[in-house]
Amino acid sequence: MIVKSAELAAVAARKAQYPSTDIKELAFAGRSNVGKSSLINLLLNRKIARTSGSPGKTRTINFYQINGSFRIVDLPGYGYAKVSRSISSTWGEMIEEYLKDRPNLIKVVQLVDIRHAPTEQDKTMYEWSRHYGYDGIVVATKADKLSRNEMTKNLAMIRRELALTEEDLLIPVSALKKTGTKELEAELLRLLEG
Ligand SMILES: Nc1nc2c(ncn2[C@@H]2O[C@H](COP(=O)(O)OP(=O)(O)OP(=O)(O)O)[C@@H](O)[C@H]2O)c(=O)[nH]1
Ligand SMILES: [Mg+2]
Repeated sequence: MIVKSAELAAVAARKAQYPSTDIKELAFAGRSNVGKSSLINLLLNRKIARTSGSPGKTRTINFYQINGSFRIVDLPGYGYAKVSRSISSTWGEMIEEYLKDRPNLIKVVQLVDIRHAPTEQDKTMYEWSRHYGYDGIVVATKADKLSRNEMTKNLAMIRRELALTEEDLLIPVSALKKTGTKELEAELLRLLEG
């Protein structure tokens, strides 16, 4: 992506803290540690989203404003056992509050770990996206960890488990090797233009 400027526009736990709705947003959802912040950094060619080996890093909704013309939204990661129960229930409320009433949101990119079957929470998250009409793009992260054969097998499994249709995109990426983002980027740019 050609990024001339990228800035953290807001860090929000609730609606009153969201930025204005005058520009389009693309959100990234997925389990804690799946690689959301890493993918965002890769797409934007800069280290703007904080990444970490210790899961549960992003616990707020972080809005990054790009070229003054759209936003990339890093949603808080779910499914991290060591995060206290109160935080994990807030997590659901936080995400749903955002999804249910955000007119400028155009798509939720769902991330899953290519090595494993989608978790129950991955399925729930994707169901929410489907419910609100934001589904259709799934990214399988950490593709560098599998052989070609394993990758083909797991992509079919993920497609089946999330009940993806033929039109739905399932894109393997590796933030480590910096591969697989071309197709995703093209699709996101199409969405932003449309
Ligand atoms: N091998 C490999 N490691 C990756 C990849 N993407 C992310 N990681 C690593 O996975 C860990 C978590 O990455 P983050 O991008 O912080 O994950 P996150 O989804 O933002 O996590 P939370 O903020 O906790 O929700 C980091 O140690 C990354 O370096 C990838 O494609 N391949
Ligand atoms: Mg993160």
